[in-house]
Amino acid sequence: MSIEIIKVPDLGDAEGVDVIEICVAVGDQIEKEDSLIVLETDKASMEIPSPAAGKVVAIKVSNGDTVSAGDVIVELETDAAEQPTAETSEAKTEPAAQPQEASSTAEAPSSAPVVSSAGGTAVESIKVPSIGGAEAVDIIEVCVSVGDEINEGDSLIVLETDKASMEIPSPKAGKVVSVSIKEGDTTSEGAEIVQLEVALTTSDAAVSEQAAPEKTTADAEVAETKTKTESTSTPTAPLQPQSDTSQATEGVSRKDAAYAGPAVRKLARELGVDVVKVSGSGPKGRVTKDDLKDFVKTTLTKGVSAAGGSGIPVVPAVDFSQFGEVSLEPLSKIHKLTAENMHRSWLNVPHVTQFDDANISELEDFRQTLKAEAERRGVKITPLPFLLKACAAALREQPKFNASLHEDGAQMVYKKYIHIGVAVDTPQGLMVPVIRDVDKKSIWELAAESAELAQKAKDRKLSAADMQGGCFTISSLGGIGGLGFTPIVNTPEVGILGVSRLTVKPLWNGKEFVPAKMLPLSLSYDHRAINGGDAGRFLTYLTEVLADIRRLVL
Ligand code: CAO
Repeated sequence: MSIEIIKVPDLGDAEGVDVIEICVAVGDQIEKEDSLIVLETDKASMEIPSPAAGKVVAIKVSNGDTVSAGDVIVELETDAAEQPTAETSEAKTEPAAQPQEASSTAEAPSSAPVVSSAGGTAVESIKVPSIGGAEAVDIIEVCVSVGDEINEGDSLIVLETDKASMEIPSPKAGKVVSVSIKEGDTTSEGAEIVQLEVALTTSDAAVSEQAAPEKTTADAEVAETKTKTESTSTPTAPLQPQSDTSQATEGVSRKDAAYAGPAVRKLARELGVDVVKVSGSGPKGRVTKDDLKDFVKTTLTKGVSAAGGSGIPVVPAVDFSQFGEVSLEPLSKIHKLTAENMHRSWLNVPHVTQFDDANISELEDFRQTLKAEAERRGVKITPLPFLLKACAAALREQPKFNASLHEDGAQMVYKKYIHIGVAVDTPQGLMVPVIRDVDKKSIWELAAESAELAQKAKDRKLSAADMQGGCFTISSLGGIGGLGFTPIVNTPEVGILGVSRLTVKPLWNGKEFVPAKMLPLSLSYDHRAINGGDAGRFLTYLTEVLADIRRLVL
């Protein structure tokens, strides 16, 4: 085994070229010629193949970096016995992207005036320039249509081989009078792309008058000028056929790659669109500019379509000071976090809230009998520890509530532990410390721990760990008041119990109305994870246990 350092090969004159894709990951076992990275200039994108087979042990570039020839791409663990020397592998790497003499012909297409008009214009035939000897190269995009007014340098077509795509720019400004090729065709050097009506300058006119039907010295000069101006921005080397091109792309895994040319990628960047998310309608699923435009249109339409229910109309800003005096106060960090969490949950979770009253007359009588002992123990005994214990029993009975939806949306994560969060109202905002293993703790322990955590919350002494790992939440406003409320699920939990203030209500016992201490409960749940039937069973079980807490020991 030996470690081989794989570097960016000669890129011609190009310096600081963008890395737009990393095709390998650390640990990948790759074959010789598998693509390592994809580079992109203004006019071309090119894959850099590996000169050797081996295991990727380190990646030295990241998406978005710029690189030049000689920069290290990856470190490859190779089987030394089977690999050529470093020198040989370097030499093999270079032809993939080496411009060499091809760069001198990386020009804009040659053009020859074919018709001269009296109005100071001429129609010129714009042809495919030298593309490094490549033959029958795929035309993957035609960027112009008949009637288009184009500028010098505007892309006419995009060509693509196995390893690279390249835009062919127009050598002149003018009006497209005919397009001689179409998407999906193949083309080679010298084939006509378009006929362009161009304005004649005085010197053009002179040349035009002298021009023979064949290529003239003047034409060659025009082409040569363009060669010089365009060669740095259109590296043609990747278009050079490699000796083993047919195998070169086999086994290449371009993870999450979008099949799109440089112009489309550039437009995507300008529009802030992740091109991977756009489905391509072009040949071989290639993303075209029209696909991008459609994607943007659809996304924007979605955003404003209130009728479809998927858009969130923006609340307009209001200058409240026009109605009276106001003051501005920044939100606390906790308030901001709570707002974010609530918003996220409200938008992501289809909430349903179910209501019931639990007859806790006996529980309340029992709780009163505990008060003296509670005082001796130095704890305050409120309905909360009983609610915790009853919820733990209901969670065990209905495991769907003691679960979370897996992030892949295709699985449920069932938790074998029962940790319950308790919403605490503090001057800084709402905090939810978590009591662990509620099912294993006594009422006294739960009373002590909930009071201790509530105090820590109020004193801002809770650690991050104190607030993590909850399976379910209780939000009790009983000490404050209210008939009922619809709590928001504390995602990724799937259920939350709202507890309101108990009231004495007349209850029919079959013979007469008797006063009963009724505790209003509201159970909100994530309807993606839980059905109404499950929620009904959970709440019924919970009210039964609270009505007769002897059931907790069953
Ligand atoms: N009905 C009637 N009285 C109730 C009650 C209920 N459901 N729940 C509690 N009480 C009583 C208690 O028994 C206590 O009375 P005594 O002092 O006479 O014993 C009094 O109300 C105050 O209780 P408490 O609020 O101090 O204690 P608790 O254990 O009930 O609750 C805690 C603790 C931390 C949950 C609570 O203080 C709290 O912060 N609640 C707010 C939660 C919240 O903001 N939720 C909303 C979240 S969504 O915005």
